This record gives sequence, C-alpha cells and structure tokens, in this order.
Amino acid sequence: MGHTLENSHLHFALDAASGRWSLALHRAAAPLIENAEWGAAFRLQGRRVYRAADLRAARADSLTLDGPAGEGRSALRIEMALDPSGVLLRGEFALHDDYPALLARLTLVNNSPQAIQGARFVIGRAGPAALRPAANLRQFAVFRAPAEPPAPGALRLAEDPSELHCYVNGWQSWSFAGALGENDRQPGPLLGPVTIPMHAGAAFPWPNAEGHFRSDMFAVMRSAAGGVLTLGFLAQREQFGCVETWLDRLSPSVMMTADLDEVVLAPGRGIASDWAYIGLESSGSSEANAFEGYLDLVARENGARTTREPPFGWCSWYHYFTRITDDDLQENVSAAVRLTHALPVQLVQLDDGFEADVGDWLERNAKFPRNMHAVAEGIRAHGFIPGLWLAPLIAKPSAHTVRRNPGWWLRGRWGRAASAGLVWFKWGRGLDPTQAEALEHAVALIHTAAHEWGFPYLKLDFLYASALDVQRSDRTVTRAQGLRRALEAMRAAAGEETFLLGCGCPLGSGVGIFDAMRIGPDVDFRWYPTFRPISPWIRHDPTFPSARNSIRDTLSRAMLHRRWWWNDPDCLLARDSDTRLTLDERRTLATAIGLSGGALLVSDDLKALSDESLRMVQAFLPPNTRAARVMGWDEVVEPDTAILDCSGATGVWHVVARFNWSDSPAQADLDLHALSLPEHAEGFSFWDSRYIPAAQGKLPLGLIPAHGVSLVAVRRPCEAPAFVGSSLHFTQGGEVTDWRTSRDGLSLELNLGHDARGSLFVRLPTRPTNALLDGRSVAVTSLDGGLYRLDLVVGSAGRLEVRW
Ligand code: 9PG
Repeated sequence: MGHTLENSHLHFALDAASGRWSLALHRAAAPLIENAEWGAAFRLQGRRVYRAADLRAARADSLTLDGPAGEGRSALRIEMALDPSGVLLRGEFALHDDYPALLARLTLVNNSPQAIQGARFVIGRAGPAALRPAANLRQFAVFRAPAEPPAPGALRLAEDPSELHCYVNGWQSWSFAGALGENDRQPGPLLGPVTIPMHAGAAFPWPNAEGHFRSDMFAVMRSAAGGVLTLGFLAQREQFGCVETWLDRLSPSVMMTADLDEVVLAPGRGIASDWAYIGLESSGSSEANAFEGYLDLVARENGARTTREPPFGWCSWYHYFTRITDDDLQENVSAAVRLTHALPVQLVQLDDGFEADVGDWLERNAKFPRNMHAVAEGIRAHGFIPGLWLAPLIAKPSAHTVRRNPGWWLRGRWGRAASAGLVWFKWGRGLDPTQAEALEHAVALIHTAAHEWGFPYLKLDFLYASALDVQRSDRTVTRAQGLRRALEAMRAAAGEETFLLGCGCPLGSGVGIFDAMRIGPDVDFRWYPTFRPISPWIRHDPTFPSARNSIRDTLSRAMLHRRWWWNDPDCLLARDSDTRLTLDERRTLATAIGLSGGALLVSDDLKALSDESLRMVQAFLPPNTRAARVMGWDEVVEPDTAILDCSGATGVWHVVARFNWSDSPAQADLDLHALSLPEHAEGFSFWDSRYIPAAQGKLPLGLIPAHGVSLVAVRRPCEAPAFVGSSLHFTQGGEVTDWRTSRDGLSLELNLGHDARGSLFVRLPTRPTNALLDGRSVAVTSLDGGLYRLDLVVGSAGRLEVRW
C-alpha cells in the first residue's frame, strides 16, 4: 500500500513497492515528476554506500508539521532502516497550500553502534540521465565518486516536448547566474585553481556537456511550451544543496541533492536536510506562481531582512583600490560636503586598503595614520554615515594573525593549508569557523568595528572562505553549518542596528543575516574582463571583474531584491576620465543599477567628477527602490529587456530598457504586444531626449550602440496637456510629485532632493504664454507635434506653473 497527499493544487504519491515519489498537478498533465528515487549516501566503516528509500520495512505516520511546511499542514513521515546496523532514513513530505509545491526534508539517523559519515542526501532524481550520477571529480575530494544504482522515473515539463531552459544559480555573490539552453555548456571561471575555490559550492564540479547543468541552492526549468519546475532549498543552514538538470527535450532529467560533507555522526546522532521545495506550474493554469512562492518561503524560513533601505553612498574601491590613503578619503569627504546640494551622499564607505594586511584588521598600514575610531568620527563629523569594508573570514598567509595562529585556518588533505583562491596575488586562507578561538576573533572584530570604532555600516566580504570544500576541524559540522553559525555570531556581535552588506557570500547562507547582499561579480572600469597579459584567456570568464559580468548578474538575480535582502548590484562608475568604459557602457551600467532597485553607490573620485558624470549620477536620485521585471531571466544568459512599472502624479507608465550586449550597434524595436505593454503608446528615450511614436504596435528604438542601452518611458498618449518625458530622473516621471491641469494651465511639483539641471517634455494645447519655476521664468522651446521642452534649474524641490 502506498501513501498519498492531496491538496487543491497537487497530488503526491509514495509508491509502496518502489519507494519512489510522484508529484502531479490536478489541473494539468504537466509538469509532472514520476517515480523519483530518494535516499542517502553515507560511509559505514569507511566504505561509501548509497541506499534508496525502501518502504517495505518502513514505518509511516501522518502528522501535523511545524516549520515551513507547517503552520499545521498535514504531512507524511516515513522512517526506514537503510542498513541492518541501524542507520535510519526519515523522509518528511508535505504539500504547500498557498503555492503548488511539495516540501521535503530528509534526516539521516545513526542508530548503529559505531560512528558513520554522512555523504549526500538525494531528495529526488528522475529521468534517464539521473541514472548516471555525475562524474564526481571533485578537485578537493576525489574519493567522493558514488556508485549509485539506476533510477528510472521520469520528468515531464510540458505535454508536448519543446525547447528547454534552465536558470542556473552560482554559489556566491560573484558567481555566474543565468538561464542556459539545451545547446549551452555551463560557464565556469576560467582560471582554474586561482578562482575555483571561490565558486565551488555544492554544484561543483560544473558539468561540461551541452544541456547538462548543476546549480547551487535552486534552479528553474522551463519548457517553451509553458511548464515550469522550481527546485530549491529553503535554506542553506544545514547543507549546501544542488540541483542538477539535463535538458533533453524528449526525456529531461533532474536530481536534487544536499552535500553532507562526510560529517561524522556519532552513535545516536542524526542530521536533517534543509527543506527542499519542488514547485510545479503549467502555462494554462492561473495557479499561484511557484517560483514566487519559493522566494517567499526562503525569506520566511530565514527571517529575511528586507526593510532597511541602504543609504546612497560613496565607496572608495573602484577608483582607489588598495592604494587608498587617509588623505584620499578625507579629500572625498570634503568633496562630498561641497557637493551636498548636487549629490546628497549619505554614506562614505572605506573599502579595502586601510589594514596592515588582510587578516590583520586591528592594525593599519602606513597610509592610515589615524586610528579607525578617528576615521569613523571624521566621516560622521561631516554628516555622513561611516561605512567600512572587512573580510573577517579570510587572511593572507603573510598576516601576523596567520603566523601566530596556524591552527585557525581550514586545511585540506594531508593537513595542507586549504586555498581560498588567489586573492590579491597571494593564496588566501579561510578561517575555520569550528575553531572556537578563531571564530571568537572574527566575531570580536565585528564588535570592535561596529561598537568601538563606530561604523554603523559594514561590508563583510570574502565570506565563502569559511566554507571551502574541505573538512573543518570539527568533523561533525558541514560547510554550510559552519558558515551559517559564523554569520549568525557576526550579526549578533554587530547588533540589530548595524547595516550589514554581504559580499563574496554563499547566497543562501546570507538570508536573514544581511540587510543587503552583493549579487554579482565586481564591476570594473572596463567592459570585458581585462588583466594583462592574460586578457585574451579571461575575456569570457563569467566571474572576473568587468562591467559586463556585473550587469549580467544584476539582471539575472534582480528577482531576489527585497525578498531575501536588498540587492547590491555593485557600484556605479560615472567618471569620464580614468576609465575605459565608453559613454554608452556607462549609461548601460547606470541603467542596470537604477532598474535593479538596489543599493546605489558611486565609486569615482568625487573631487574630479565632471558635470556630465555628475548629471549621470543625479539622474538616479532619489534612488528607485523596486526591481524591474527582467524579461527572459529564465530563458537567456543575457536578458535584453527590463521593465519597471510606474505610477505617480503623472499617471501610469512603464520604464523600459533594451540592452545591446553585442559588440556592434544593433537596430531594435519594442514589440509592445509581446511585452504586454499598451499597444497604443508613445515613448520618450531618456539618454538622448528623443520622442518615439509607436508604429504598428512597435516602438522603433533605432540603432542601439554596442554595449549600449535604450531607456524609454512608455505611456498611453494623452491629449494635451500631458507629461511625455524628462531628463531629470531616469524614470521620467518619478520626480513629479504633483500634477494639475486646467483649461489654460498646468501646475506641477518636482521633488528631486538635490539641485539639478535638465528638461521636461510636455504636450501642450498651444504655445505657453509663460512658464515659471518657483516664480522664475523658464525657457520654453517648441518641438514637433505639440511638444514643448522646458529647461529647468531646480533646487531640491520646486513648483512649475505653465500658462497658455
Ligand atoms: C576589495 C574588493 C571590493 C569588491 C569586492 C571584493 O583577488 N581577488 O580574487 C579578488 C576578488 C574579489 C575582490 C577583490 C579581489 O573584490 O567584491 O567590491 O570590496 O573585494 O578587495
């Protein structure tokens, strides 16, 4: 006899004979997972075994669960012996009522008389390719290769086979994220051991075959015919999880696993997986969006911090790098004071370059004669929030802290120092979070920085280094547990009030800890990865610092914004000197950051900003705080369209960006119907202040420069008087907080929060007789088609009165 669960969306069945589970929608024949095998791998007396669930000797209970599945949901709990010696596997399964999803959690219990080691949970695997476990050539654990029996079972995405895509998420902030297709190979860092340790989560090693992918924490599989499968772990507190997919459109396969990292389970001890989420959605159904549900449950499961808006700020890194001196810092503070009205900087964040050595945070180098308390005070005294960068979990081998405490650092096989990758030209060392003294040291540093030095904003970087793919000295702790506990301790030391930005952080580990999270590779003043003399080899490295890589993840991870934290798309580089970005590339970067709704930080030399660069930054103030909808984020690596739906005093409109990722200019149209935008529409192009009328349901954008962007406000054309466009704010309307019209006049209020110079574009019934901004006369230029340009010099706010 089998077991079933049922709710209004789904049917779940556990087959008594095979032990496998199936999941189907009531209202659609696909997507569907049939006979997925589940089980666990472990080491018994050193020998690795894998056992699939076998219900013949199982005990089953129906129960009421707490937790994410919970709030009193009915669930199944199955428990069985995996081995005569007393190793037990427990499976808990529940259906979510609000979202069309299965929740599953496995627990391995060692009731045998000897210690065992956990190797891997298999939450489910189905499809012909999942037969053949991935060649497990782990660089740092060669002996993990499992020998697992075949799992038949099947996965169906849509009723008719059609093109498949999979959204693949990289392990940490800087890792690749994007959707890949049947003929793509998974992009990974190209510098081998130099950067692999930075990205080697549970999905490592990355497959190298077309259409075969491994994704960290979650993945989304989609068929062009409409079926969508969302697979993900609700947390990465216990283990790092992996979703492996094979995009064979006739018979796709999937496998969902969590790494137990060979943790030792003493007799009587057990270990549970994080909850896994498997959501089904069919194109025709109006069911709740399973992917949205996943994001939501991850947030709830981890207590996501989404309410604190990051301050608009300045960051020292991308102009000064480690060369920053205390004088440079103070000069930028002075420049920020001078620019107060033009650029209302709130945060001044000192990045890397003050410390004596990476790892020796309590001592400063000769460039910083003042102590850190004085540095923070110096920033605060000018009215800014002092922010500081720290990398508490990594060190260079040269650091005194490493020399004095050789036992604090993670070690690989044969006790050799584990590499955290080549950082700043040295092989980095990762702090062992299970060494109590080492962790205390890191935690004390956070306390000192927040409460003694006085930095209420901390950027904590290189956090992956405590979760390297090696054993911790406490062998009962997984990589994910070690990191999560370290992050929780650091948050506690920082206090609730300190704003924490995570960087270089495994994403799942940071939810509920950080107020903001870097969600992409470092930006750079060059479009492609550049590092002489190896530039030709790294040009297509997906993780190496470059504007292009940063923009890609900014778009492909946009949906995490304000669900798991506040996204940090990395800094805006607006300068027109000391840069190799073209004006078009700078506009593209600014547009992506603006549309992300995330943190806005500039990282230029403030005292050298040209008027044009200053105006570029101003156009993004006040910052937009909502993420645009990125079209095709689950279908392509480089999404080319993002839409921010806006409403305000001037009505309802859409801010649409079309990116040109190619190396040559490209002609582009916006297909209004395909984008579900009003087909009767007019556009106004922000970067070149150009009116674009719709023609046959399309907005002809013209030629978009190489690496450039077209940023257009799309509105339903209104009879005059009507708002059409603006060069003051990139939303072209967000700056207007009041709009009134009468038969012979128009009155509107502008609210920018800074001094600005720019134009409004309005349609008027006739030429105005006068236009006044706060009583001062405004230049009016008549354009074609009843449009008028009003050239304004505005303060922080102002009222414009136009009469005709
Ligand atoms: C400071 C920077 C900035 C930046 C962070 C992070 O050598 N490396 O491999 C390496 C990788 C990333 C990196 C720096 C060096 O960037 O993302 O914003 O804070 O650290 O060093």
